[in-house]
Amino acid sequence: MIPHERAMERRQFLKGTLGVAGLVALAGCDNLTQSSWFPSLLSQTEKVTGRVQRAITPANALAKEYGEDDISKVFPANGNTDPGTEAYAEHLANNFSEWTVEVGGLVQTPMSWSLAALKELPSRTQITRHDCVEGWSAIGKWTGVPLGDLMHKVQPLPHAKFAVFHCADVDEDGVPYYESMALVDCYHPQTIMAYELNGTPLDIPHGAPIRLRFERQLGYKQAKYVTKIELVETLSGIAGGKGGYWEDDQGYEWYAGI
Ligand SMILES: Nc1nc2c(c(=O)[nH]1)N[C@H]1C(S)=C(S)[C@@H](COP(=O)(O)O)O[C@H]1N2
Ligand SMILES: [Mo]
Repeated sequence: MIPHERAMERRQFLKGTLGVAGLVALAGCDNLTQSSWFPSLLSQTEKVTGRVQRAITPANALAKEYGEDDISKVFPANGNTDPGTEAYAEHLANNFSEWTVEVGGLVQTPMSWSLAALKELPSRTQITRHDCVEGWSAIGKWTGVPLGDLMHKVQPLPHAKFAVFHCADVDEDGVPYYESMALVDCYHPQTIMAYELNGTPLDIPHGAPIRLRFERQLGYKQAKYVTKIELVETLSGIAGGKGGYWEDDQGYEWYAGI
């Protein structure tokens, strides 16, 4: 359960619009996510919550931004905290000078940027709160390149609907981490490919050298160690087809709006 004023307000609002099933899903207790009936309940209601959230808050509404004094002294790291592969170790040894972020799929002009090239583009800095479903939140200052700027350069094709973020880390079974978002959310002003946390280059636990910040959604959407952004028309052909590592594995909501 995430103590979050806006989420609370949303729940109040949704009480009037969703049935009992919706209310149970919104209770969002962690132990419920482990049970077998909860994920299917989520998938039935998430389309409704996504639609309702877009109705309440326009797609370009900003997440709350904080002041320097609000920055958390410790920003926990969660999930994979080191890809630990040979390829990643090599990148680390080269200070990520060979790291590239490729943007392709359903675009007019597929492009690839080195980290240095991304750092030369206009950047955005934002102090925001990260909410993890495992029950912690932290405020951090992120600097990166607005994803919308990259989209303008590659020019998505008219049938592109989602952006899929491929990551360099894999789990114990070798399954790669990935996430996805609606193409429209790529153009949100706070959606950035971040390479700094609190004024210093991202460290390994927080996603070095580059990660997504998608500020109006939960922690697991914030893909770390991003290597490739692929525009697609449907998510059904990607990995388990549910749009993300946790969505495939645990039935987490794809639309993780907060
Ligand atoms: N590539 C990758 N991205 C990831 C994860 C991960 O395991 N691998 N974990 C997610 C989860 S659950 C959270 S809460 C945040 C944690 O980000 P942090 O480690 O910078 O706090 O990253 C998200 N992005
Ligand atoms: Mo998380």
